[in-house]
Amino acid sequence: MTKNYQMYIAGAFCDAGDGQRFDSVNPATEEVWASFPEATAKDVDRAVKAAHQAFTEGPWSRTSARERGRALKRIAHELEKVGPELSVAETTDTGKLLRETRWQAGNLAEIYDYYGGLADKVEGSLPPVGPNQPLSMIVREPLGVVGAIVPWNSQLHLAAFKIAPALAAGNTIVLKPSEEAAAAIVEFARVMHAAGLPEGVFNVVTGGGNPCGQTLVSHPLVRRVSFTGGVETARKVISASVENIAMLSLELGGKSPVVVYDDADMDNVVNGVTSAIFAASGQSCAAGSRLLLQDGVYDDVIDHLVVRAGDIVVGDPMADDTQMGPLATRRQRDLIERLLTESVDAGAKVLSGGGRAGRDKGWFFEPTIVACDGQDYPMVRNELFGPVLSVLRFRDEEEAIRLARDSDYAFAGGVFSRDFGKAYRTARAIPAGRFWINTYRVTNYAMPFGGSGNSGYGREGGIEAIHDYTQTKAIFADLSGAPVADPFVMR
Ligand code: TXE
Repeated sequence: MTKNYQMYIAGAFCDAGDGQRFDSVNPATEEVWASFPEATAKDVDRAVKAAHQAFTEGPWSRTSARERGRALKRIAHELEKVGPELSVAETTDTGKLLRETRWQAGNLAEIYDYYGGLADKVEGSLPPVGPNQPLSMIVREPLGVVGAIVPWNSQLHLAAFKIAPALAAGNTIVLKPSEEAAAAIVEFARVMHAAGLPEGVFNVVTGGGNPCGQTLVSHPLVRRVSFTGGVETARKVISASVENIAMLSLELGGKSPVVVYDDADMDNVVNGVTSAIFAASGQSCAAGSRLLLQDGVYDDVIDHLVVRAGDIVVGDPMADDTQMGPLATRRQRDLIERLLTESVDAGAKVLSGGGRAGRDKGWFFEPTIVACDGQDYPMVRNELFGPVLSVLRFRDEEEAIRLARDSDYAFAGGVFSRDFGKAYRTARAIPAGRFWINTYRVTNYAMPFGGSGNSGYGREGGIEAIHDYTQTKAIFADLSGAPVADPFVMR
């Protein structure tokens, strides 16, 4: 039976004003399993106004930093109770392995805890000025209503890195999940409700890019937009900001290189590369999808990887022994198939996989490894967002760095070598928001992430992120008791 979800506006669960809904399909079965309200522009306007009211006049506007910190800790506490339910909803909606969504749900509480602890540490400063100058204070203040947009992959995690710092700093939020998979975020709204946040501080609107997303990012009362998604959508978000002059951060895709030198440890390489491209079925902004192998180790690494890829258990994302679930959307599978076919037609050679994984239903795709003799293949230039790895050969450090840098994206990267100096030089030479040496994909909430070029701009995670949800105000206070000087008399 289809589960009918509601969105969350001004502290209450509700349907769209005109009653319209859209369906969500389970990618493992291709069956409709849930439906959501299709928010109208009016619904989004109501959510933004509720958030604005909460920011300017509601109790949230009068909370101390410590109280906000405590609210975030309550969210963490609630999350610990309902984590398992959230993970089942996310897996059903996206096909991400239950083992992984369970682990991520456990991890979520840590993110809210972390920013809860930071809430009362957002400090201003007093720059040194001359004795005859007014006291000069810099205070940090919240921005107002934040419009947050997330895609379907790791949605609770990606949303947490927006919600937690934004609320800790004193802002209010309207969050829009992806129309491809909104269940986990709407379930999460129950957590926020139970945590007792004042009405309007946190709102969820469900719907597609237009009118729902577009109305949100262009709304005149939205002061800050935090977007995670694809580069084409990001261009629309940038255009919308021309209307409301909102501050933007854009966390987009990647085409991250993984460089393997001749002296690398083979077991580490195989595990690292497998985790870089086949974990989460490659549907990750940080996926290491361009493997660069030095001549001396090329054949050996390929042999090991082909065996490993062939052993990966593809199947039901709910099952504990599954290692790779389906792709989240049919559209993504179609895109991967098209770019792969174009690349093979142009001369790329499939070494492993290359097609739909043999199941009757569901958008499953085989772990795929493809040898490319250059970078000018569609699958090397474009983000596939799936379990497809291109492999290229290089002679020396200089060539590895040149190939790695030759991309429109700059999100992440990795290097495997026993020579730390060479690994470090490589890490420094390749543009990226994060870089792994002799490992891949490991992360924690204190470390920032984000990219440059087609991977966007701005950073999320870590201490600095909280500052991105504040702005400074410079206050000059004359405490000397002296009369205000005549402005036309120069001294
Ligand atoms: O993202 P979209 P999708 C990349 C990845 C993937 C591609 C598309 O390459 O193949 O993006 O993924 C909302 N105004 N990444 O389809 O379409 C939309 O409703 C405001 C990289 O998920 O960009 C959804 O909520 N919002 C990545 C969100 O934008 C609009 C994460 C993302 O949708 C809008 C995901 C508009 N005009 C995808 N139109 C990463 N960094 O992990 C759409 N949206």
